[in-house]
Amino acid sequence: MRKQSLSRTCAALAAVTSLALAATACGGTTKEDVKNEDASAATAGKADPNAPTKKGLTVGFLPKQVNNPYFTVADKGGEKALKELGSNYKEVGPSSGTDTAGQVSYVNTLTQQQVDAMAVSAQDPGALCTALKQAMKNGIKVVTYDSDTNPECRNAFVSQASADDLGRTQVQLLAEQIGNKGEIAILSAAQTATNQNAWIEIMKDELKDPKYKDIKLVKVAYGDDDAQKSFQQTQGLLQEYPDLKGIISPTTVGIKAAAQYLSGSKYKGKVKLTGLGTPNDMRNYVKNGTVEAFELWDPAKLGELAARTAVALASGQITGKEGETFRAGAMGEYTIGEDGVIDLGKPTVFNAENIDRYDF
Ligand code: RAM
Repeated sequence: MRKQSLSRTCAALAAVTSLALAATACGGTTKEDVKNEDASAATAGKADPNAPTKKGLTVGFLPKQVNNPYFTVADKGGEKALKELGSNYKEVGPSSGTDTAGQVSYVNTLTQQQVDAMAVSAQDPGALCTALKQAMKNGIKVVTYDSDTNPECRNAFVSQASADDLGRTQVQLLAEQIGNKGEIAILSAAQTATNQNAWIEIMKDELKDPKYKDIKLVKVAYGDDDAQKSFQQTQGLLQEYPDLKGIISPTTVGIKAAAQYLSGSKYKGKVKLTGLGTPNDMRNYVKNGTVEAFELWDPAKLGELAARTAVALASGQITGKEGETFRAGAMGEYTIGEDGVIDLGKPTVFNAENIDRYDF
């Protein structure tokens, strides 16, 4: 215990100074010690599914962007679950949708503050790795949610749904709406975002199916999860490709801004729009005929599962290895899949018929 807290203090120091400096300050941490700590962080011992759920833990949430309504709902779900579990919640994060450097420094801040676990939505797969590994060396459990880092840089990833499913279904939704024919574009978030890029790769793969031979993907634009930039990018797409038949926007900020642009333009109802949006953001655009159907998971449930995974890791009930199972309260039992991925479940498709049944 003492060793752990000492090593946590030292590594926290390393996170903000340099490793060499911290080693001196901590009375001779050798390279070997660091290597051993690294190894134990990576394997994190053996899971004990019957270990009691620890209380009084602190879990830090670090979304891609704090003022993004999607993350507000997701992180509130995490906060509620932590309260139920008798643990504490905190949230830190950048306000812009492209601030990877900001995310790195927030990881270091959480490490310094010696939280028990952190839940991170990674703006970039590789850029956060060193800081996250440093956190794990300190015995801090790292869960990614919504957008992953590289698997060796976290203990587990809580995924909103299978990336394969999400990528393919967005193409299927749009293809149906445009009668399998015409030019289409994608309006994404940040160019580095792990989740968006994974879905886009799968969309491109889905489009190789001969049934889409008359559909042409003409451009991938980036709105950086900034409402104004996403609006302008939509406008730009229509200027550049006047024959555009449809847009897929796999981001809640992007799809809302694109809908706003289309609904006030001559393209309303003519240029089809689908992707990932929240029912509350999209309700008016579905009702006024701008959008037929789009999809999403429940962000609050994603945040809740991230919090429960973080607590299960910090309690030693799971280590993040494939095949381990744990109970996520009323959400039921979850099994950890390949590469430490935990899938929340299937997304929901929203349209005029069902949208009023959802409030988030
Ligand atoms: C935005 C973010 C987030 C993504 C959702 C669908 O809010 O880019 O990472 O999962 O959209």
